[in-house]
Amino acid sequence: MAAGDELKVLGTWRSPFALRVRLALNLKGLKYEYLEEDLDNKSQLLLQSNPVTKKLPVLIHNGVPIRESLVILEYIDEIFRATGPSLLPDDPYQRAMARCWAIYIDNKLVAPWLKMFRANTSKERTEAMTDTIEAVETLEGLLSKGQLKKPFFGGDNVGYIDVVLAGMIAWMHATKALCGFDLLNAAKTPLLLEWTKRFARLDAAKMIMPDVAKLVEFKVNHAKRMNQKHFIHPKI
Ligand SMILES: N[C@@H](CCC(=O)N[C@@H](CS)C(=O)NCC(=O)O)C(=O)O
Repeated sequence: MAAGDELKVLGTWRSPFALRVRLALNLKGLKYEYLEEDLDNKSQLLLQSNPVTKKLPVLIHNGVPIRESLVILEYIDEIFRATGPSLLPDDPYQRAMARCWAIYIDNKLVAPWLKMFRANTSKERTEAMTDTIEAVETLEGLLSKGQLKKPFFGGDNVGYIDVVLAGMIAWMHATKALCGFDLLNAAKTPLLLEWTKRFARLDAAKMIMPDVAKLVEFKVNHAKRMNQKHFIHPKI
């Protein structure tokens, strides 16, 4: 990192997308200022930095905003190539594959997971739940086949796919309390379950991984406010 480089991250403590960005910066050992946003009352800085979608995360590098978590991860990896470990592999084919899996995680895991809470009917919710489980099992398959006996999707070290998926670790664990089913379990997804524990033990993660009980509490209150209460598991 060049002397005088200034990095700011606009996020929320619970956003899987913002967590990715902070994880990447932590893994690389880059210093940054973290600014917690209130999504009900977005800051002027967020509105100015992302005037089109007004979403977070935004990384502001020396006053210049970069948006979209996957793009931000690549930017960090490219601009700070000489600092800390690389996230994307050097080999162009492996790099392309890592990008494909990142898109898979966003479209096939994160999107249906979110839809479980936003669905209008129980049929839609069941479909979203089925899609989410299928994606998790596919990722279990990826761990068991491609990177045989390797601790991370990136191989011996954490890579791009690990960081992209890691934003969802606490939410995946919270799913049991929220929806009444185990998204990660020792019978069907043993490798992925171990991977979540291994990742959470990293110093880069320990500092910022959300507390699962706090996430559950947040989501239940949010669901009540948004009138999505009927989609929360009846026990809570
Ligand atoms: N594709 C975006 C998704 C970002 C996103 O959905 N952010 C949410 C927070 S988790 C947000 O800013 N929501 C506020 C809004 O939609 O107004 C990314 O990867 O950065």
